[in-house]
Amino acid sequence: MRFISKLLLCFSIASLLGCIHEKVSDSSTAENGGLVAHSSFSGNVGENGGLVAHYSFSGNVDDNSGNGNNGVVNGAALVADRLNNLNEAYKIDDLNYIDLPHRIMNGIGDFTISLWVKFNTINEDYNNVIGAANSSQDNEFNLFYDFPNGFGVDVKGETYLNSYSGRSVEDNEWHFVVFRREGSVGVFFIDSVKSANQISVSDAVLLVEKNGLVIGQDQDYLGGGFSQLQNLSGAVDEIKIFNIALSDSEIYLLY
Ligand SMILES: [Ca+2]
Ligand SMILES: [Ca+2]
Ligand SMILES: [Ca+2]
Repeated sequence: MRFISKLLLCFSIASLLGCIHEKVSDSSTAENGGLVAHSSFSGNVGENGGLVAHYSFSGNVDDNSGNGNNGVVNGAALVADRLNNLNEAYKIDDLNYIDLPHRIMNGIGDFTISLWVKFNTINEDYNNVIGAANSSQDNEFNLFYDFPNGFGVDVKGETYLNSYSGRSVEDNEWHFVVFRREGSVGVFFIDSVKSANQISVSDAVLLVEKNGLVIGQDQDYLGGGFSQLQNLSGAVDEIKIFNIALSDSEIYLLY
């Protein structure tokens, strides 16, 4: 997250935890070459639409994509979804989170993430919805809402604030959020409205290590270093992760 706060945290806990880790050498990235979905699946975008994982949160954190990428709940509780169906979404607060298999985003190049989110409380810092880390970079990827500026991302440790402004989600209502990285271009769609603000991000593949793909918290080291000032205090549902850049029209179809 924010460099200064991260720096301060590094200074404060460096002696205990260490903020500098050895360079990752994850052979699985090279072996898989970013191919994280190879079988047929029941996605709703084309026949081979790159859907790596789909969490409908219908009473559990099972992956509905057919790829077996089931998650693990760490204290998050089932709540009603946007249509008021009981036990159809997960509430995140305090230091709760949902752990997803790191392989979903490890080695990924172009990608698209879509999800429904409702913020119950807006932190006056970061409100991190999904984060990916490795042992040398805790902000390999983050998708967050930054009060009061709007949605933003971290990519490869670089922070892009205010990537989507002008559409408030500080209303305790559900909103549909999509982020797409296509080459070096990142763009948000909020409630099916595309941001006019496209951002130039690294196009390097993401390196995500075991325990490093987390829903609801900002990691300040691999799998931990969470803060209630930077979490998602709210609910999340219908997370889909694609290992391709969906077209605009495909994204509008998800809404
Ligand atoms: Ca659901
Ligand atoms: Ca943090
Ligand atoms: Ca962080």
